[in-house]
Amino acid sequence: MGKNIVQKILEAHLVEGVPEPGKEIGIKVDQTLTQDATGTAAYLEFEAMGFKEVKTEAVSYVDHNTVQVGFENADDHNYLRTVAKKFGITYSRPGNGICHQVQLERFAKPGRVLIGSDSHTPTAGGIGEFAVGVGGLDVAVAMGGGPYYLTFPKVIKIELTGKLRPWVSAKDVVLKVLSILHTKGNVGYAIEYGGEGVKTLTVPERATITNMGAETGVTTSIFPSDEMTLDFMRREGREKDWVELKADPDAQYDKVIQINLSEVEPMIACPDSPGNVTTVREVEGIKVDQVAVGSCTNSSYRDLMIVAHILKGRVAHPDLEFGVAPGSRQVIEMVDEGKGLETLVKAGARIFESACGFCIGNSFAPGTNAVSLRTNNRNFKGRCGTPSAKVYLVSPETAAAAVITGKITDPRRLEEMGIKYEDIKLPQRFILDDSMFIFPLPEEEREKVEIFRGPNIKPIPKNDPLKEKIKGMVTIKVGDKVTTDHIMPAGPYLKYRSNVPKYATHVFEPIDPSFPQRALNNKERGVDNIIVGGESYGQGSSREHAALCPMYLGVKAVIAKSIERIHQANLVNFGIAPLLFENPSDYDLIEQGDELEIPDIRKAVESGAEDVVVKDVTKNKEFKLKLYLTDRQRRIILEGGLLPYTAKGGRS
Ligand code: MIC
Ligand code: SF4
Repeated sequence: MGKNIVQKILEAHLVEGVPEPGKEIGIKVDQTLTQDATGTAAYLEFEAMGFKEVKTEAVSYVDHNTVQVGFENADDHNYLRTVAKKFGITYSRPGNGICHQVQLERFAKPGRVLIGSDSHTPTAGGIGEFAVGVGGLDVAVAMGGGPYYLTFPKVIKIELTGKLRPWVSAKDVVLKVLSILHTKGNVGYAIEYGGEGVKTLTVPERATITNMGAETGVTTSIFPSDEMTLDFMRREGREKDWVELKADPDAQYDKVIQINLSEVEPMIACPDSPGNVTTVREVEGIKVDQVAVGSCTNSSYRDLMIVAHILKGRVAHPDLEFGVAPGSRQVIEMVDEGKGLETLVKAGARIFESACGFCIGNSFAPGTNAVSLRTNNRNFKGRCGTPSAKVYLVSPETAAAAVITGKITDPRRLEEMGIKYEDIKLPQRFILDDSMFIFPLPEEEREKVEIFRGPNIKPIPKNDPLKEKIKGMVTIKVGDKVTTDHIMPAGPYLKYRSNVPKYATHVFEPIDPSFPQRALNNKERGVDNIIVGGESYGQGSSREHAALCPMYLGVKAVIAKSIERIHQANLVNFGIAPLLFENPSDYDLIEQGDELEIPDIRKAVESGAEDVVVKDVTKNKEFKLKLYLTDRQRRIILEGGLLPYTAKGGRS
């Protein structure tokens, strides 16, 4: 029987397990990436596990925390730079660009496996790499030479036909995908693109699509590697890394979705979820206060050049503020060469650093109740830094149309305003300049390197082995689709990523700022903290701090209706039991403050049992729970997490 692309790559990298959907497999990892906000913890963990050098092609990016208010960010950068030198990691200096954009340009390779401590790592799927977003600890283990364990995914084929029409672009395609798949219910799947329409999309366009596939909750998204891929890699001077990659004609898929690119129209994700998608037409006319173009989804050369083309000779509407963050130094230089930068500046754009910036809410926060149109991938409530703001996610074309009119406008109307569509082509000459990377030192020089550690860098706390029983209380009960931005907000607190005790004082702040103190009081009294969640608990980012900081506060279990993939793995990695309600309606019967007991939890984990009972002592009731863990995950939880497990030499 023929194979699809996902099967081909995974089978070629298999080191453990049976390659069948639903089964846990271990795969060899070729490349890893970290960014500074997750990287400090990942390298502290790498050190704590006693590894001496990296075994992957590893790149450490600095793109998230670049605001440098106070000494903490700069100290973190110095830690990352010196740790990279010590262990043979390529360091991408701040200013070089957003990790996913730069990885795509300079390192990503078709047919290989990349794991990265950032949920948008699947951006590299645009070039045909099997790229997965994971917690920092999984990256640390892979850098040390360990396999990466994942559930062999079922595969959804998205069959593309036709060709995008003017004013419609890759962002509209992925928003269309989100309107079909939504943001939950896709755990355990990967998306593979195929069909005649694929060849009409360039690699950066494909990367916009695979990037935002992360919002559906799938393990990854991937495109074939074809002539278009070769063309991109040739321009990047990397054609030697190109291989062809396509599904066999009789390949099997678990689901097939058809999208005719010629029928896609401008789409928009409305507040407060990337899955809340409709057509731009439906919401036209809403007054816009802010437009932000950038983020790892839409900050490529083409994205900025189409905005520049639309705005040529115009100035941003006086009632709105307008900012642009180019995705990389290469993008800035090429947009500059194409005269796009000058046009954007003349149009009143505030040109931001080539970094995550406003996407993660550490700058350019909108005003009270403001409407912000962004080319980002996430619009969770408060993520932009202003809880009352309404953030809409759009294509660069739709963003630019609003810059002119001051309201949400279907970009197809631009023709009525005398603006002709221009099909922006990739520049003939890509500007190749790797001087902002610090490449690994020769081995003999690494020994002399002293690792810098500023006062804000604290050791990673460790959990204790799992106790016989969990006895505690529901310290917090939260609703559906609680994201990692709710659990462990980023924005102004990003600078505490390497200081867990400090960062932990902000756990659940957007929902209930009194949670950390309550949890600490319980911990001191020997009462275990338990979190009760609804559907799709832990959506969004890969940040392991959403598990690590609750662990530090004494959280021993999460009981939810469903838990998202990366977060489930992070909970296990830090020794927190991820439990699911067997009957989702039991969620309604448990209340915050209830006293709970899970007797024999250790025995259940040891014996491989999937059925666990929790006693609600306050209500005098029992609820049935499910404990879906692989054997390896059970061993990890028993030890108190992946750190103690790996340090003890634990493998499969
Ligand atoms: C995000 O987009 O939420 C982030 C910030 O890039 C995170 C990583 C982090 O929290 O550092 C992600 O997507 O994994
Ligand atoms: Fe950075 Fe935003 Fe991309 Fe996350 S989603 S990596 S914060 S640009």
